Amino acid sequence: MSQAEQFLSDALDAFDFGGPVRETARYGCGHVNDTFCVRTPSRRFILQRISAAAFPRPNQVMANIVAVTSYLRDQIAASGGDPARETLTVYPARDGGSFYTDREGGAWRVYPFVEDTVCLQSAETPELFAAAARAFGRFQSMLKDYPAHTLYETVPRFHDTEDRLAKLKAAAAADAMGRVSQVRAELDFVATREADCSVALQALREGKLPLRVTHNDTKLNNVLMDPNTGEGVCVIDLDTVMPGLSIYDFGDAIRFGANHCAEDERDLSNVHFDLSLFEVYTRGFLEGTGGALTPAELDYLPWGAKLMTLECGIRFLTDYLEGDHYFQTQREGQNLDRCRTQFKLVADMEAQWEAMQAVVDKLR
Ligand code: ADP
Ligand code: GN1
Ligand code: MG
Repeated sequence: MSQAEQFLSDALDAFDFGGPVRETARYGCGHVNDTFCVRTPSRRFILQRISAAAFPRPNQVMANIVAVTSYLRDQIAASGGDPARETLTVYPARDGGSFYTDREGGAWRVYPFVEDTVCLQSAETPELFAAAARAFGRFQSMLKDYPAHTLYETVPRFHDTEDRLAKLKAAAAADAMGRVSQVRAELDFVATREADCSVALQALREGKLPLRVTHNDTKLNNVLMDPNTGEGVCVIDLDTVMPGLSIYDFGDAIRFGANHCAEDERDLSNVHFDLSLFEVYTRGFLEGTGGALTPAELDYLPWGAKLMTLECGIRFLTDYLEGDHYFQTQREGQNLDRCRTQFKLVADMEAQWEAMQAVVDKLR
């Protein structure tokens, strides 16, 4: 047994799955945690080793998730929904804790598998994209009265684009992998957009945009969909639920979903921002948030899209320069390819900026 297999086996032993474990296999397309599907004769579970690179304080991550999911469970039950299906449920370890810590300090947690759902890697139809938008909008709206100050900031400065820019500059200056010479064009692309990195933060500092409880990682594959009704069922990947801006949740979903390419597409001629999908998502998100967004938040929605895309490109580029320690990669250069798709999408958004604003004006 390899060391990794031994750690996995120890983690499995730390939970009582209610029956013998028949199969454990890697699962899903997340870039951060190690995810496994665990099968017993009667049920499936998701077992995850929380990424230590992303989350140095897993106890805070789990405290947030336990608190937020129990709050959501009450809300969902009160409105006649099915909490076992519509929110994640933390499945306790044998010792009663919300996670198990291995000998290296790695944290492992379990969720019951939310069955009869699908997880999409791209918006197969505009209707599905709209349904995801409603689900993420509803998620934010369900948490609108949650006491934000009681949540840990699980990743400090997660969507602080100014800080992301500073970290990119530091990585370029250090050039630990000797890769800077390959990415001059990308560094120039960022350099001409330095002022953009402050737009949302400045609006927050000036009190124009309110701090809310947000998800902060609203990729399409972080909401499970009902394949029969086409509706969003359960928002997952709650590691980054913490105080944030509504435009981050809107923008990150646009970044990932309002196009027809993979995030790591190598042929940039296939990468296009799709304004009609932007409209579809905007309509769904406004429905889901139920009129809760302020006029300023609506004004800044296009900025949310552009900033989350620029920031994500900056993060992929930083990780590439630092040696791919943060985002999981399957091939050499993948983080650079991811960075390039993001920057192409940013350029497309800039070219269609007035049209994006017109969409929001039409729907508000
Ligand atoms: P990461 O942070 O690495 O993206 P996620 O928490 O998003 O990890 O999980 C990775 C994938 O595992 C998801 O995209 C989804 O396919 C699947 N998944 C996670 N939790 C559940 C669940 N409770 N039920 C069914 N599938 C799940
Ligand atoms: C990561 O965990 P996952 O794969 O859903 C990352 C997001 C990025 C995204 C890019 C905690 O999301 O911030 O936008 O990759 N999550 C974390 O695909 O860093
Ligand atoms: Mg995920």
